[in-house]
Amino acid sequence: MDTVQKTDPEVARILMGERARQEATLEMIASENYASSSVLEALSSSLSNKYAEGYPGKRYYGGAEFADAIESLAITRARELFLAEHANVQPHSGASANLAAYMAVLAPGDTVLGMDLSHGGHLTHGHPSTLPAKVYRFVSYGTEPDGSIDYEKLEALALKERPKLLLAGFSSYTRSLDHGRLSAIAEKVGAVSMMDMAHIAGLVAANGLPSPVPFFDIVTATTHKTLRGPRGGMILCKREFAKAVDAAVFPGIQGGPHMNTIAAKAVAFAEASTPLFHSYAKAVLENAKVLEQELLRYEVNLIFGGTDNHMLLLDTMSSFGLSGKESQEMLEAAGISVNKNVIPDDPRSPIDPSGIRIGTPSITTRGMGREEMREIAMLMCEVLRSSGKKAIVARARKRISALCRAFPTP
Ligand code: DSN
Repeated sequence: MDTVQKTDPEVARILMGERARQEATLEMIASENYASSSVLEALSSSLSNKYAEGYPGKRYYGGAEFADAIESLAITRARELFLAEHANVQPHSGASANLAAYMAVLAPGDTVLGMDLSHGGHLTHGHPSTLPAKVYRFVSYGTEPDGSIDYEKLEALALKERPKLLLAGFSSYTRSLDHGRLSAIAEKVGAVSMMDMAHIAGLVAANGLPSPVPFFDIVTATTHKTLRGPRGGMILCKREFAKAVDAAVFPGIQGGPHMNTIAAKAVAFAEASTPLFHSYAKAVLENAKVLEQELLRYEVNLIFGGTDNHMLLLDTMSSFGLSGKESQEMLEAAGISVNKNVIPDDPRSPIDPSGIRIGTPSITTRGMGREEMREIAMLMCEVLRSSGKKAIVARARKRISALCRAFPTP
């Protein structure tokens, strides 16, 4: 930061402001985390300057010796970490990874069967305002009132719609998926099977959750959420899809790969294979379970009934009489960062929906555990039941500041 401060104090002020905000806030947005100093160092390395369109050994630019070395290393590490037959580490994001995966196996107009956004799916799984939805025909499946997926119903829908791609995965579904069942349905209807494991990639890497990799033809992920690497995406797939996937990433939808990010991905893959990271993933899951139990004790309505992973979806309308936006703002005033989120078949708009999503990856990285989860659940409920009374919010803010000081960011 010292150099930016000298050359561009205006930018330095903003960067320091964000660092201070992260330090002083309980980050409970389920998709965020704190990357290690090694990951951040690799990100700001001189590989940021390098163009290397193509793949290791077949580049369209000279001087790619170290670009080749780092990408080969990242690929090897990704394959070993997830026991995957093939890995592509170039996608700039999860959205790019999904788009490339679609392009690899679909023709325009083909049908994709994916999870409804309001039931926990993701924008890139067929929301009408996205590019994939303009190119392919998306049909969605949902969850049952008890939070489960009715696989017989899903199979009947697949038999009726005959998708070319059966898409599993989520960004706000808090329960486990039956990987075997999903891939069997895909096989039965002759579809390629794909799982977007963006949210749980770190938990899968650390054997905290069952791996979808052996079951699905293609698995996409981001590298920053529970995996705690740099912002970015990747695609794992069976050998038979390798060529099509690589061609879809480059030149299909991307130009030059971000070699510094690929270096940071390699660092994160190595970190994720350590016993320390395995303990971290276990703690993420345990903390989510404690939060679940505490929130249920405070009579909070948890969508899907609770959690099997690192996140929880709270129906704030029925629990506190507050919209997701109001809840997000009240918690932010108390120093807790969350995101408003739709709930299944939400009658409200996504800009002010009925719920909030919370998660434990960041607060667990800070070292918080069972006791802190209990206190956080209590403070959240106090704030959301405070009717905005300044004294209650201020008291919670003070407690949260103390927690943040006691558990610094890495
Ligand atoms: N933004 C990611 C999330 O919050 O789940 C997905 O786009």
